[in-house]
Amino acid sequence: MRSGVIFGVLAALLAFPDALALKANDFKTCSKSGFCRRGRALSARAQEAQASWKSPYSLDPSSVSISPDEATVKASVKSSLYPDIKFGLELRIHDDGVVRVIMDEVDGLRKRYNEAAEWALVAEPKMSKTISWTAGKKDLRAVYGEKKNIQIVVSYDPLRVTLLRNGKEQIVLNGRGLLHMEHFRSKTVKETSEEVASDSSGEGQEVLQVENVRAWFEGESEDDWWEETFSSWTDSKPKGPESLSLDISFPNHGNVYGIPQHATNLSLPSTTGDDAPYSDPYRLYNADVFEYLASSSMSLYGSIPVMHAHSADSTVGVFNAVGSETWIDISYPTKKSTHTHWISESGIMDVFLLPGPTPEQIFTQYARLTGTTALPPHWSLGYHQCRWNYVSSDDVRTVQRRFDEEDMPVDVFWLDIEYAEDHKYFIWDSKTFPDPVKMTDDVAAIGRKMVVIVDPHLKRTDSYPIYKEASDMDILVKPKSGEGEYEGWCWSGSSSWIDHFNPASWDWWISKFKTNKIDTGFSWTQSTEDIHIWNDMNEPSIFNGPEITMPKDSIHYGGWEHRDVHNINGMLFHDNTAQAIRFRGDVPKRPFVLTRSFYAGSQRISAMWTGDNLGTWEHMAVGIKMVLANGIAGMTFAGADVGGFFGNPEPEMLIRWYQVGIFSPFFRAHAHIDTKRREPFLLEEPYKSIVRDILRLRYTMLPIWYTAFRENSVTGLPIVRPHYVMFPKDPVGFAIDDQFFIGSSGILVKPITEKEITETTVYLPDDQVYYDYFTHYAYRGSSQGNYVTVRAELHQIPVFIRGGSILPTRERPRRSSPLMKHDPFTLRVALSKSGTARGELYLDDGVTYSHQQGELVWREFVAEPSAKTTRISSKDLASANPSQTVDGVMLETYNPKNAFVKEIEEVRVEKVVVLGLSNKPKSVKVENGAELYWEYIPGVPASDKKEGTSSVLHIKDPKVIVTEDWAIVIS
Ligand code: NBV
Repeated sequence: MRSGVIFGVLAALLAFPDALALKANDFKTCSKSGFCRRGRALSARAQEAQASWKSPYSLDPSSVSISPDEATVKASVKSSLYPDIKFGLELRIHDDGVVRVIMDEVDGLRKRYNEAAEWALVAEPKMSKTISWTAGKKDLRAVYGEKKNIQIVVSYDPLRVTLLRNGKEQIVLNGRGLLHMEHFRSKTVKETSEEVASDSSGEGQEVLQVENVRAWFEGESEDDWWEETFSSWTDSKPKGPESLSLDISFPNHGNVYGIPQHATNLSLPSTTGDDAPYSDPYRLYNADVFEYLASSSMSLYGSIPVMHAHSADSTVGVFNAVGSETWIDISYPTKKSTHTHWISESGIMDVFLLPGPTPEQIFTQYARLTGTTALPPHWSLGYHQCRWNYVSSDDVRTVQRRFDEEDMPVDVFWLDIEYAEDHKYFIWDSKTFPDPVKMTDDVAAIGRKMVVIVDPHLKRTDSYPIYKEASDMDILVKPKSGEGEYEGWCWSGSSSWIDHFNPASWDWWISKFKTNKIDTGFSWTQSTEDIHIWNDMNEPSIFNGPEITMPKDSIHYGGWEHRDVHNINGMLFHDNTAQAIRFRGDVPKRPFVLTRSFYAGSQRISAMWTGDNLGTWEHMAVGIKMVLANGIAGMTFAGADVGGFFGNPEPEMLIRWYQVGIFSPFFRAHAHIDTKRREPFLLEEPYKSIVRDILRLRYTMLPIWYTAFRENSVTGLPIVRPHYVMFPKDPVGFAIDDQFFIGSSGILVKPITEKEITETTVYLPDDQVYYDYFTHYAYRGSSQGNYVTVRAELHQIPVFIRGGSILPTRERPRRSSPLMKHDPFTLRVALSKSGTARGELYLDDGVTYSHQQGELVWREFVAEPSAKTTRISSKDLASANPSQTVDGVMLETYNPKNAFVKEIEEVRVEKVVVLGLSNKPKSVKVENGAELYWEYIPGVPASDKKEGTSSVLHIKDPKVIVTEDWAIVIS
């Protein structure tokens, strides 16, 4: 490693000695956060009081107004404790049955932050046209849904909103009476109780009573209302108390999932009650938690306030569109019901109720709100090699050469912060990277790419053009005074941060990435279109800030405090950077921009990773759960650092970690600057060969991954899917989070995440045959589910193909994915027990947006049995489903002979492997064609009940073209 690099890091460590040591005390627990403490105390008092008290909030029936189309209802709400304070409630019913519940203070002393949903939503939702409300004496009701079986009931006193299906309660807001919107107030000296009590009119007693209940409800003291200190920091809280507490119950659902990001199980463990595994609520407050714990309810880098509640009967969801710090308590009063309590620091109430009733529908409903992941560049699904840091252009070239010498595929080389002179991003350190464009061109020679880090902290020096321009434009975040520039410490020393909430920053930021010289100011001419971007530290991470982030009283565009927008902040930086990459050249290209911080809607932009994990088995295991949880909340393009960021994994651990990595949507190895080099080519044998095979397996399966990304881009269904999503009626699977499925492909994987394992148990959820991907051994599930024991030596990964699937793969080893463009396909036809199978293949140029104009291939493969024959056919799905094709874009017309099809018109199917046929065929032909070359290895048929190596038919080079319709008949 170069001494300059060492010096840079050492200098940073000396300047911020606290930056690199695990300190749980750096972060608040609920008891150290005023509003969380208040919210939890209310919940505890309510629990103690049980039925003897009721929520003070009620709806005034005389105020109900229904919009002419009946989709929106508005009403006034009051709290009996503050009769002079007015609240407004609004319910909107969307055309897909989603119910949006909004509550805000009316004519308050100040305005509550109400823009979180605007940042998250992809478009203004369409309202229902078929709703009709009935206002009764006690409540307001609407019945809707195709079968008229969904009911929304707004009870007046106490205020409560209930969503029912078939008369069964699904979601209840304020059922436990924990709703409390702390209204804005002035900091005045309170009237004392004695003064009120001595009032002779008698009203005094009444007032006193209200005051007592108020004290009971809000707490005796003004607990951290006007100022809050944590460690050495003081939050000036100029707006006073403004938190929002809301209980959301799922009386008929015993599992909840989502609300990433936490290092924990997929089915969320409880946080209250005697046997709760966690004592603190789940926290959503984007934070750079150094060396985070492998099991905790603590905050991490991103926050998506989306939760699924699941039972064998139905799945429902909530999206609580809030951008401020939020804590969520979870308890399971019975095995079949869930209580949750959401406590947010500021903002209006803006909650979306997703009626489901299947997990698939929840994904679609959430995707209609916040969008799906646009199809990423195809190369970004390949292997990414990262390290803090590759120290020079020559280092990069050497690493690339070593991959090639060892015949290991790789698509992307990454550069961390040390490429930049004094951590001034965009500005190459000319001593170590004298030729960035040439270096990138060398990497790009066989279609490979580079990803280079651009962090949000700007070194405050006028000689840094990015800072200087931003400062001149007055688009930096301001300190609490609202004047000047907020200053904090980060890698670049004294730094400031662009306020991406300020529209003036958008076009300017986009222009900085132009590869050609622009008329005004800096543009990144020392870069090429083969460089993509990594956004780290965008929580934002600030070494000398409270909880290593920005003070909450810092000021953003529009006068909003940082507290109001903290969790949204990182998404805006990510989004603007992705826009910049998309539009930097003459032809828009799909951007790849990795982010550490994220919010609801970030999935539209690009990928995330789980931050600074440790090289331990526990972290390896929890990384899988975290990726699954991200997918539940839409953020499906996700992965964890392979190898673990900290530490020096031994070869066994590294191999297992690569096995996890190839089954993550985003697959990158990364390592801390203090770790030993651990690129896969450095391993000894047999480890090196094992990793080579693992990398090749990822590349072989790229068509399966890309096809899953297409499906996600339309439906929002995650790329990696847990059991409850695939088999929602099977309770055994509800808590399973160490094995999962890839898209709709039928692949089931259980990566090994423990030391010295030679076999493992896999759960097969249904009455179907599951084939070992490698050996073709047929295992049997059952309708009650079935556990099977499988071999899992170090070189073995438990991967299964569910009977009924057809998998397209490309099996020729290449050095990078673009080199596979003209490679032929293999089809694995894994027959179901009834002899059928189905699969899909999606392809396009993988780089531009021409797919949105219909330049793509989307095929369906089907195997159907009929009297003594099995017919395997390929047909065009895109022609049949133009509205379903890709990226949610409606194709006006689809041309099956489009330009992309022409580009790959030579690409054929070179092999078909049929698993589970009952008998040796007499003939195998292309329909109406000649006999093909084939070989049949007898074995257990799919229709059998017994285990054993399945029969295998190898059809060699059937000479069918992948973009055309064809059929192969086995008789
Ligand atoms: O940029 C340096 C690292 C980076 O390698 C890592 O992936 C990020 O999560 N970065 C954090 C900053 C410092 C970490 C100690």
